Amino acid sequence: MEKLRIAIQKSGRLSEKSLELLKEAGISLNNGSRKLRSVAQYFPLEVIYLRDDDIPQYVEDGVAHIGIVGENEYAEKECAVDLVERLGYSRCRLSIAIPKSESYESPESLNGKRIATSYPVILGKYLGEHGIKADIHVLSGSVELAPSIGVAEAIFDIVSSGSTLISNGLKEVETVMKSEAVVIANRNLDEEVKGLLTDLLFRIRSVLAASNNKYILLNAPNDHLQEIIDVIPGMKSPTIMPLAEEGWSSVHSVLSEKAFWAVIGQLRELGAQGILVIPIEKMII
Ligand code: PRT
Ligand code: ZN
Repeated sequence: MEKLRIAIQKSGRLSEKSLELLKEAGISLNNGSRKLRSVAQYFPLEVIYLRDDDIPQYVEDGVAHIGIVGENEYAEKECAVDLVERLGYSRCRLSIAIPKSESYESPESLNGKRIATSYPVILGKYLGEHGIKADIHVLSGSVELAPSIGVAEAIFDIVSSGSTLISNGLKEVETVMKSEAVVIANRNLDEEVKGLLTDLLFRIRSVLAASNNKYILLNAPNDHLQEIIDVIPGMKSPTIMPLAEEGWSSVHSVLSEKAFWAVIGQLRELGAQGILVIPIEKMII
């Protein structure tokens, strides 16, 4: 029987969360990421540990059937692979930054400048789309140092909190793309491997849906029951059960993590009491 081969970053910002995701999807690995490969128990899957930069090419070549990479690497490498799922972690953005003392009006301000980056393809496309003629200077690391050592007048790099830019005296002037961890897949998978991928993606989606939602229980006064139901419609509709105490009902529903605080405020205003919010382990959608 064939195994689904998945490429995961060997060590870095994506590694831990990617392994955690597999674990939550019920796939346990026989040992950590110190090896080059490991085989899963209870699911026909093999993990290949690679540098994130290499993953798109390995997936295109079919050495790995699928891989987890930052969307930025997927966009930069332009490999013939499909993006099959967004995972929502390792979020960051790719931005242009300049020394904070420099003035900036619009992308035209970059004309004639030298921009240091590890992402020449993404930057080149952006400059082309805006009709800007700038010189792209490719560096493999420590891009944020380039302006202070006189190698470039601007940089194009990954930004997360923005503190690296600030501590290097730079300011963010354009966000070119947003990125998160994504699953990419080879385009010529055979039927057996495709079936395994469908199964894995089903499990991953159940884990993601569960982490994006909460189970909520509350006691509602019957005279505000309908308004309370309207605030938390749930997946189909909420479960309503009468309480032993006259005039009250128990309401059970599912709530999206994003809506959470706004909804809780509204529920309290409508007289809901005894509100319990419970994490969901898996959610089959
Ligand atoms: O060794 P390998 O090549 O596998 O790893 P790597 O060093 O190339 O990548 P790694 O582990 O640093 O990042 C992997 C992926 O995580 C990236 O491709 C992004 O998709 C994502 N990611 C999310 C980030 C960040 N956040 C991030 N903050 N990648 C890098 N950074 C760096 C950035 O380069 C900059 O130096 O952090 C700094 C900025 O952070 P702030 O918080 O100061 O703005
Ligand atoms: Zn890398």
